[in-house]
Amino acid sequence: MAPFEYPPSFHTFLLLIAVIIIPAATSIGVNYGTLGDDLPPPSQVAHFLKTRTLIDRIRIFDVNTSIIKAFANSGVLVSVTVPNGDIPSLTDPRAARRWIDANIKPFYPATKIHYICVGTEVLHWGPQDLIDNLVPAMRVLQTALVKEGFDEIKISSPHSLGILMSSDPPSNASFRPGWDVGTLAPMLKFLKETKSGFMVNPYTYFGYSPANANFCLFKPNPGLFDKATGITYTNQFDQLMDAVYVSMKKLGFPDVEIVVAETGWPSGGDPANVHANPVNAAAYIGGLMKKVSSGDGTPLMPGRKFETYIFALFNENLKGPSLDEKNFGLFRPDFTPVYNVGILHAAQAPSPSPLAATTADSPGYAPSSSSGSPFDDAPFFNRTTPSTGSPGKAPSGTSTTGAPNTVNANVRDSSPGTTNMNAVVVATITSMVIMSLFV
Ligand SMILES: *[C@@H]1O[C@H](CO)[C@@H](O)[C@H](O)[C@H]1NC(C)=O
Ligand SMILES: *[C@@H]1O[C@H](CO)[C@@H](O)[C@H](O)[C@H]1NC(C)=O
Ligand SMILES: CC(=O)N[C@H]1CO[C@H](CO)[C@@H](O)[C@@H]1O
Repeated sequence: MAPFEYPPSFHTFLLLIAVIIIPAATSIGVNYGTLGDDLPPPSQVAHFLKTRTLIDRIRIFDVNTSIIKAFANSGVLVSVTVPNGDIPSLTDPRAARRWIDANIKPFYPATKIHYICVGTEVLHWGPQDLIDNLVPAMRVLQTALVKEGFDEIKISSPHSLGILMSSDPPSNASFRPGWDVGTLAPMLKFLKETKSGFMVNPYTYFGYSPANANFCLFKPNPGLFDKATGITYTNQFDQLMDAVYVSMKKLGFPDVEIVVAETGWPSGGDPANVHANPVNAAAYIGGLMKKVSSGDGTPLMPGRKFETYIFALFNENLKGPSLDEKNFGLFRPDFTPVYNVGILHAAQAPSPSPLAATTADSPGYAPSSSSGSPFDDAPFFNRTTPSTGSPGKAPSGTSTTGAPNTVNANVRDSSPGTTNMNAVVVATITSMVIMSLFV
């Protein structure tokens, strides 16, 4: 059959349409946590994400080989995490080379490894030894990467918003004294040199109160007025991002890219947390996707884009202790969406805005039983607190700040890197030890 050739201009036209109707939302990431005993095998996850969703990048909380392998040739970007406990050893160039040899080299570039996150919320969790070694380890790992010729892989380290002294109003924000010049300035300098992103975990969920519900959920509300700039903030996400920006600017690094390494809203929770429900989760995630795909940026960062990773891909039944923690997922372990925000490919013709599209509910994957303890993929103590990537492992409310009308009531008051956090870490380890008895 003689093919009918469209004139080249028609192809250009189609391309243009594609560019217009597929917004930057095609670039949305998720955190792929694995603390569930009912999660599907990584190969199914990779196939599902690639064929059924707009998700084009994942972040994992370790360097799980089967996950990294499963995403080979998928086109999905994979960011991996150095467990917090490994940080001090990686200041040794030989150890760093060995780490790259063992965890990156066998899989790259078949798997498009994107970021190596050095630890998770290290400033927040401590101890001081890890904090002191953080930026040196990042630099040494970077050198090892360059030696291998893996120049495209970036190094960063995600932070809780406990790094902020205050976020209300954003114009008055700053990093906590001590951490600011001690760790964050050298880190930002490194990120700037290597064109890497500054990673933050803003959770408006932890800034929630009934009075500011709409502000936290991207819904219409009176807003938060910042006298110094004359800006009225209409959502807490913008407020938090601008607070980070102002803090970076104070240290002389306004132009380092900001990556949202984690943010989310649980669709269920403890009875007291009635705001953890699917309607709110859909409002927040929907608003977030619209926000980051619009390219609008924030009031102080107009037009800037933020690479964004939703927390989390799956509900994880072994997380806790709160029910909220188990219910941050976009999907159930059988791949059915917990709520619809247009993250699945629309089944038929693309609608003008995939964000507004509601999508089919059955992705066609059978529930699968998965084996193995969730803790067996890394040494136990290297995974305890942050490596599992849980927002709520922070003492309640510390991950975010600044509900309107409160002056940063949610940020912990202890001085950087000291005792309070140790108590929390001990408590968390204890609870996980107890939990592991039941696994
Ligand atoms: C600015 O923040 C500091 C603490 O970082 C606080 O003491 C001061 O009152 C704040 N000023 C305004 C105008 O909110
Ligand atoms: C990697 O993750 C998978 C899926 O969660 C899990 O079954 C497996 O035990 C993990 N393996 C390793 C080596 O960490
Ligand atoms: C792979 C491994 O065991 N890494 C580290 C885990 O954490 C301890 C300290 O807590 C280190 O000694 C290990 O090297």
